[in-house]
Amino acid sequence: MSATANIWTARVLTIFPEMFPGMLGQSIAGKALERGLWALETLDIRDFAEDRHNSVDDTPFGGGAGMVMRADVIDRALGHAIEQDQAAGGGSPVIYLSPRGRRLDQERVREIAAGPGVILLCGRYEGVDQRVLDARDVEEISLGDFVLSGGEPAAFALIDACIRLLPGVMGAEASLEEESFEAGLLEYPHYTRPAEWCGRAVPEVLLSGHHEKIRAWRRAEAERITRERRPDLWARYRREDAAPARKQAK
Ligand code: 9WO
Repeated sequence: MSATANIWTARVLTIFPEMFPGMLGQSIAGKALERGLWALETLDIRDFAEDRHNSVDDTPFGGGAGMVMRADVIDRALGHAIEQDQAAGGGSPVIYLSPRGRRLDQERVREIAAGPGVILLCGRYEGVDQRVLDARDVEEISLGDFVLSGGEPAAFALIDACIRLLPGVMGAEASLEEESFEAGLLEYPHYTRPAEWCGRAVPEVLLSGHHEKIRAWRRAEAERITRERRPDLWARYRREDAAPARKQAK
């Protein structure tokens, strides 16, 4: 092991390395990056091309529109990233951001943030030759049922979600709030000054200074919003709430 502890590291494989750090160099993630709370290593996929035109893509077998990223080029880039990860202790998941992947959720974000880092493959064109995804046993993750022009914006989102969970990034106040979100509810509504705006008043209870009533109101609002908007989250919340209660009741 090195003298300094290894920090959580995102290794991003992309044909647009100049997009990074981008928004991750700003705000909370950017400050944490400056403070050395995480590291970003961008790998230019084109550096792993070996023909004289530096090609990373080719036409699809079977015909059809567009281009496919070559297995051999992607494999060399992934091999390089995995070697770097292993030199730092290893164990980072290799993830391909794609609409075909399993949906990302806060539980997977927590797992990734708790590990040594992540290797992210950003596809472009129509995607990556399937054989390299199979050969490298790549995990496919989706942010939702929509199509981007490439994986990079999804990589920003995944990294941002992980960074804010790293120790020291957000401060103690936020981690307490995190715990309440982790209860599986959507956020309650927020208000700030002015107390009346365009004829709309702030809910009375929030001005009362009665902290116990405020807590109860926020919990009730979070539950109402979750029930109305996300029956799936609501059902899971009810189940997980019932489990410990059953234990207590016995
Ligand atoms: C492009 C395309 C064109 C014609 C017919 C089908 C097609 N599918 C695709 C496609 O899925 N392209 C992807 C673009 C290839 C991988 C990177 N790209 C991507 C990632 N688009 N959207 C994402 C993404 C990632 C995570 N969560 C949501 C979307």
